[in-house]
Formats: sequence, C-alpha cells, structure tokens
Amino acid sequence: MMTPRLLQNGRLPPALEAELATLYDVHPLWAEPDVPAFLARHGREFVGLVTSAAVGADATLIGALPRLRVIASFGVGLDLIDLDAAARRDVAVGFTPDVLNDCVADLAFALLLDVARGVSAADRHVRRGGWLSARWPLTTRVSGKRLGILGLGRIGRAIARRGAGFDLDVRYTSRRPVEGVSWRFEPSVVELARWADFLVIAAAGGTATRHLVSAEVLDALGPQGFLVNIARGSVVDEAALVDALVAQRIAGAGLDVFENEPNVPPELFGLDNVVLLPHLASGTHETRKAMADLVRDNLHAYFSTGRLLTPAPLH
Ligand code: 8YV
Repeated sequence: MMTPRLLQNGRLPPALEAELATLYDVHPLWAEPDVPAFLARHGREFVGLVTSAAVGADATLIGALPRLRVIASFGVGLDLIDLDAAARRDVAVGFTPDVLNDCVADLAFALLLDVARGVSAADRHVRRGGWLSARWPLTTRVSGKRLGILGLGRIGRAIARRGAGFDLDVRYTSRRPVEGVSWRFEPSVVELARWADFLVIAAAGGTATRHLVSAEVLDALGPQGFLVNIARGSVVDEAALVDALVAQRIAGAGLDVFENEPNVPPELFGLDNVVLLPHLASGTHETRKAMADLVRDNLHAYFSTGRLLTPAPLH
C-alpha cells in the first residue's frame, strides 16, 4: 500500500510532527508562501488533513482537497472545523476529547482560586517590594460557595466533580438537562449567573454559543460574582466583559481564552481583579502527549480499519 499523503495545517507539537513524518508522507501547508497556489497545484494529492483546534479546517481548505477522506485534529474544540463541509463530502473528522478533561478542569480551579484569593496579584505585590510597606487587602472565600457551570459536557462535569472537594454547591445550565447527574439544572444562563458566586464557562465555542455571556448575564452575576472562562472567548461578549470589569460590576475574572487570540484587550492589563492566561489549560506534558497519541492513533485506526477511534459528533 502507498504511504498516505497528509497535509498539515498549522504547527503541531514537535514530537507529533516527527512521529507523523515517520508514518506518513506529510506536507507542511504552514510552510507554503502561497497557500492558494499550492492547493490549486497539489490539492488532489492529499487523502488526509492533520490540524489542531487552534487552526481548524475551513470550507475553502476542505474544498481545495478533492480526494480528502479524513481530518485528524489535535484538540477537543471543533469550532474552527467546518463539520458541514466535511459531512457533505463524507470526510471523517477525528478529534481528541476526554484526554484533556482533567488538566482543563484543574486549570479552571487554578483560575477560580487565583482570582478570588488574589494569588497572582499578591505575588506581583511581593515582587515589587510592596509587602514592606502595605498589607494585602482581604480577599474572597472560595470553599462552601456557589459554583455555576455553563455547559455540562465532559469538561464541565470534571469541573463539577472538583467542586465537591471545596464543598461548593454546584448548579449548571446547558442546552438541556443532563441525565444521571445530581447537580441542579438552571433553565437559563441569566438565572445561573444570578444564583452563582463563581460562573465557569465550559461550553463549546461556535455560532450556537456566541456571546451567550452577555452584559445582562454579567449584571446578573453582579459585583460579588467572578467569571472563569476555560472554553472559548467567543462565548463571552468581550467588550461587555471589559466594561463590567473596569466598572467593577462583577468582582473579577479568570480568563484562559479570548475572542481574538493572541490579542487580549489592553484595558485588562492594569486590573488586579483579572487573571490572564495564554490559552494553556490543556498545556501539560502529560495531556499534550495524550492528545498527540490520540491524533496518531486516530489516523492509524482510520487508515487500517476505515474508522476513527474518536470521531467528531455529527450535528
Ligand atoms: C489546545 C483547545 O490548546 O483542545 C482544544 O480545543 O483549545 C486546547 O486544548 C489547542 O487549541 C490545541 O490546538
């Protein structure tokens, strides 16, 4: 059998790039100076596309690969992959769910504890010598409070389970109530926000969830409430969030994701009630290795059996 020819959209972890290069005939699209010209000339050669949640695969790219049979993505988010375009062409799409749940849920708690207790801000205070002249103000207790989770998928559930360790009262909202869980369902994001001390976003990105966390939701969260986002920046109306933080209409926010990454609204840089991270929730050695292995194993399964191990859900 001929070695399948794969197109690589965007960079992947170096070890995964190296491993795929030993198994397939991989071409780096990211190194092409003129992508449309390259695709027009060579698009027919590729049966597979390997990409990541950060880069995805749009309808133009899928359309430029007429013999494409499989897309394997590094990451769980599917918001940048045109699933409809893939489905119309019967292209299988694989992604890397589950293996990153724990690290993303851990980071949600890191942000929650940090923003409520002022960990990063107090660290900056110590480093600039502030402890010598000023006490650090009191902060907000986490244990025993109310945790609202927007989106009770795999990651939302991992966050909810961790809530028990902090004696948090957990409620959630999602498209519909989730069967078989004991956490209480709130029918709307506004009601969840009104109830919660901490609102954690764990919903998938994409058009269905765009700006679900609006100015109204932030006002319902209120001046004692904190927002944490480890999902996608698109779920939040970022301009409304900046306004709410600057005007202290919410207490604070811990953000790993933004609407226009890697651009972060500069209005947030001077605020001590905000923790800003560069989209690193799944970024541990262990989890990134597990994600990379699943990309490799999805491709192997597809090319040897015609089936992916973890196919993307069809809408
Ligand atoms: C990754 C992610 O950091 O899996 C996802 O959807 O957002 C993250 O795990 C990254 O986007 C992978 O490309």
